[in-house]
Amino acid sequence: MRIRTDSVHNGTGHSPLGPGPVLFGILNVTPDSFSDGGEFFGAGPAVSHAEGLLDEGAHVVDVGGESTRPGSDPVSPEEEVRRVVPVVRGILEARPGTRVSVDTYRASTAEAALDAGAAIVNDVTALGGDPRMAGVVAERGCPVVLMHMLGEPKTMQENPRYDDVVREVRDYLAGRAERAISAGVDPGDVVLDPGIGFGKKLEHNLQLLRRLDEIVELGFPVLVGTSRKGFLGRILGSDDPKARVFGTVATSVTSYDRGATAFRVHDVRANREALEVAAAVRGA
Ligand code: HH2
Repeated sequence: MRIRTDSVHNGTGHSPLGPGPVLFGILNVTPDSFSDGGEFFGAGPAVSHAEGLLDEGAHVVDVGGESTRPGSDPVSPEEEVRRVVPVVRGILEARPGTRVSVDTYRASTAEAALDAGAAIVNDVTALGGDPRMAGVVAERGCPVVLMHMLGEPKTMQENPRYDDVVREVRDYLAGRAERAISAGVDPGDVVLDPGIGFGKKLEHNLQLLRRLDEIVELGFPVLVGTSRKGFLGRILGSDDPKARVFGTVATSVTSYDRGATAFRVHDVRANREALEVAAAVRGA
């Protein structure tokens, strides 16, 4: 099946994530994430933080057990499962009915998290990191986020190069969506993500955000993950990721205006309120 790049491809015009701006609250169960590493390491603190994200209005809690920050090393598959699964269970015990997403590129972790009640797979390798992942997502029939990354976390920021970053990311995502669908993933379950900060310089990130509508035109719902990322620090002159909340909000609103529907953020309330206002303006 060819991806048509000129119209809504998933055929429904609806997002598998639900209508309106959808907030993915970030829950990093890692000792080394770039902005909150170690803060929610362990099931107790992680579940409490998830409840806080939900209270602030998150629609989805995105649980990750391995940092993908530039320069990071992978953890073992067993360690990733040990970090993620008790947290998925704990969230669903504390707040039954929560939509939990698992941020992993490993099929074994995705399966374990889905068995524990997770409902969405968020794969920063767009199903390319593990040959079994497409089959797992297809068989489970869950929404899947396919993200663009150039290279791998260890080295991706060394010297990323593109002729036209937006065209290349768009073509890559179209190809990954096509592969997912040929592997049996329902087109209505595909969500695309330009992968802000993953093998991209400041100018690449800004081009992707400015021309995000070109990715939206592929016809799949688009998720953006700019939260507290380094390119905001470059613009704002701030080394502290927690001082990048207002900058993050600016990118959420500009992305929403260009057609993004989902936003992966640490600071749920700030982003949710800004997006609620943006949605009211759009609906006026
Ligand atoms: N960014 C990060 C991790 N997962 N998933 C998607 N779909 N899109 C993103 O932009 C994205 C992602 C990196 O951010 P964070 O989880 O805050 O940090 P770390 O990788 O250091 O845990």
